[in-house]
Amino acid sequence: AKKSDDLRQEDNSGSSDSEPSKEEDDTSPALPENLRHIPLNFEELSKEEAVLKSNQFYELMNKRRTVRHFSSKPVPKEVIYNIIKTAGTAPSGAHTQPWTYVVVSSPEMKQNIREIIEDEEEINYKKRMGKVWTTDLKPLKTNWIKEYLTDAPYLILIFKQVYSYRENGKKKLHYYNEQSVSISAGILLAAIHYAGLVSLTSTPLNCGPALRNLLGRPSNEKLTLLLPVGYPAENCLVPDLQRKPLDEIMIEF
Ligand code: IYR
Repeated sequence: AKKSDDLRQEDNSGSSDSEPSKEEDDTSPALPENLRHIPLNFEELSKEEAVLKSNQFYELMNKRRTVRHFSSKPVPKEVIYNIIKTAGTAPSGAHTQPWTYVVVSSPEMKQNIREIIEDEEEINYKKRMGKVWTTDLKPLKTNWIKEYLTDAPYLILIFKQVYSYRENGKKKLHYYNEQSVSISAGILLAAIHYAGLVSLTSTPLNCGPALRNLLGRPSNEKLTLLLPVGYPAENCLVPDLQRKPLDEIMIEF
């Protein structure tokens, strides 16, 4: 099992959902066997309220934009704690909550992270990504220089835990960790936007192991996303993109 876990660490295919193996078998459930089921706390909205609130939430979320130019204006730490608590409300496979949110505000650590990422991204842009990919990205005006990594007051690095350990030291399987962490990250993006902050959903290619080591995270954790969080730089520009209308993203039966 050891070897395949190490392989999964480097595997970006998203197929890292833990498959049970003989060695990992443990007949005691990961959650208490006698787990209580309690009444759902649920308040039903009227139809009118549901239409109104769903539309208001759409209008709010439709204003979210990915931002690549950040101000260094500070953000209250409590806001960061609140948005990460919100991300932690995501559903997860068998309630394994397979996420670790690493929050970086130290200027030295941000500089170290920036150096690791810019070194790799320069190779990515020049060698690994290829002509089609770099041509597709041209309109977005991205490159390997990542000023936002030191300008933004916070960097949030999202690690997925591909497994963890039970109290008895045996391995705990994290079912659907990829999907669980993606959902949690989506909720985090919504929380960032709701709190009046901006972010960039970045995926530093080939930087996972170096950043994991820099931040002292264990080998069961794999970097999935890095989000700078803060306020936009003054006169910040964003590409004039349009979103697909409903009839292009939805099929009804
Ligand atoms: N990770 C690189 C390249 C990049 C890739 C995609 I797909 C984007 O939508 C944007 C950028 C970078 O961060 O520059």
